[in-house]
Amino acid sequence: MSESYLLYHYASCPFCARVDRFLDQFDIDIEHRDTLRDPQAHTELVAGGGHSTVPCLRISSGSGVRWLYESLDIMKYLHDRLVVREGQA
Ligand SMILES: N[C@@H](CCC(=O)N[C@@H](CS)C(=O)NCC(=O)O)C(=O)O
Repeated sequence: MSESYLLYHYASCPFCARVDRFLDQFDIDIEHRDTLRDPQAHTELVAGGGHSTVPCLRISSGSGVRWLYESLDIMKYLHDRLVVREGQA
């Protein structure tokens, strides 16, 4: 089942920069929402995920929406879904 992603972040966050380096490395294009510049993004994140911490990956699929916090968990998730699986195709 295909998934769509949104990455909640802000520019000065080093953990967000770590995720961005990973995305660049694997040429993965994910729409970003800046929670400092965009108050609506901040509201969405807290309402949906329960915390204001960034980075947070919003994962949307047919079975619903998940909010994944922790930069290392986000990178591992995307690596497993988008790098390993595509390599197996
Ligand atoms: N262990 C977390 C650390 C995340 C973190 O500390 N994020 C900071 C920004 S660098 C943050 O969102 N602080 C504001 C808050 O928690 O509301 C990760 O690796 O993602």
